[in-house]
Amino acid sequence: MRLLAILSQLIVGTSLLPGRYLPLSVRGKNLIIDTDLFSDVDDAGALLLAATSPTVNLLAVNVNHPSSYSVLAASAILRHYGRGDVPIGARRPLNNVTFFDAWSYSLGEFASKVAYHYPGGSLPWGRAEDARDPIRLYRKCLSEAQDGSITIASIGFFENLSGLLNSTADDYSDLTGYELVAAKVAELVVMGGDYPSGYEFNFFGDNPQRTQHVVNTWPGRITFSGYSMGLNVSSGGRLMSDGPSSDPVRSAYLWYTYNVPRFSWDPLTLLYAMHGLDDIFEYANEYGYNQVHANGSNTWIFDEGSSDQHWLKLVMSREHAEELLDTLYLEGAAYGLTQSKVEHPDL
Ligand SMILES: [Ca+2]
Repeated sequence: MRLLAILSQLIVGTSLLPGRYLPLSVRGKNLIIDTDLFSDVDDAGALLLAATSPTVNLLAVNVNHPSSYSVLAASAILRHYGRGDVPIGARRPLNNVTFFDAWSYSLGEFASKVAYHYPGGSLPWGRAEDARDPIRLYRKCLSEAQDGSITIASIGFFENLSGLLNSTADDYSDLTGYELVAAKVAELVVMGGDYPSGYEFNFFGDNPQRTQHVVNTWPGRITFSGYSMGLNVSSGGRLMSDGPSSDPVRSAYLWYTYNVPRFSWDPLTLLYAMHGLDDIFEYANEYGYNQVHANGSNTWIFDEGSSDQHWLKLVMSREHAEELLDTLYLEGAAYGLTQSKVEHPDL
């Protein structure tokens, strides 16, 4: 009973969810998501949270994995939750690679299936090339924003963010990428690495040089969500068992995990990017900065002169965090039912 009381207070009464379904004009936090949406389904859970949050102004989704199916799946998910208006950028060159679990042989592929069965988004089936250039999309969003008003959630690889930093003046702005980021971005929230040191897939799995470039040179505040924190929290079980059969993220979880709750790296990262520490997280360090090495491993440098970077630690219990995510997934899925105008077959 105590757990239920705490959760209902959290969800109904406090700052985490001040009232769902507010009109766009009163949504506060300007958010851009950079996602791989390919080898783990937790990106889909994260997109559900962001697309259905009443407090987030989702400006763009950039896809950092080159599979065309990742791009189309992002479009399908956004459309289902009534956010087909959110522009999508895609790393080039695109390919038609699908995920295969050559590590444990236990996980299934979801991106192409979501894309195929939910084709009504701004990028229909077969049209991934119509996605925008992610660097141009970043520069457009940043140049149009007020200073210090944008949060970027990085829940995958670093090709797009590195490209943004390397970009030069264009028709959107006279500023370089570094200057644009320094002026416009309040915080970069990164799922990647482990803390205080480790060797994690998002940092090494694509191009560690890009990771180094972004993490070691980013001109502003960064908050990290590490491997161990997300590994400790499993979610998606109730979405699979109790969610609406027409929901694309429910289908993605079923296709990927076969009914097993999944680690929550990206959804936890989005909770922080959307709501800050709230009653969920605290900063595990007072000072210092993260250093990424050539092989993608990372080490925290405890430099008392640096206070712009932190890594997150849960203050909410693991059980509460799991319950919270599962509740938010179900609320988002219920909201999706009111937004989706396309009939989907029961999958
Ligand atoms: Ca991811």
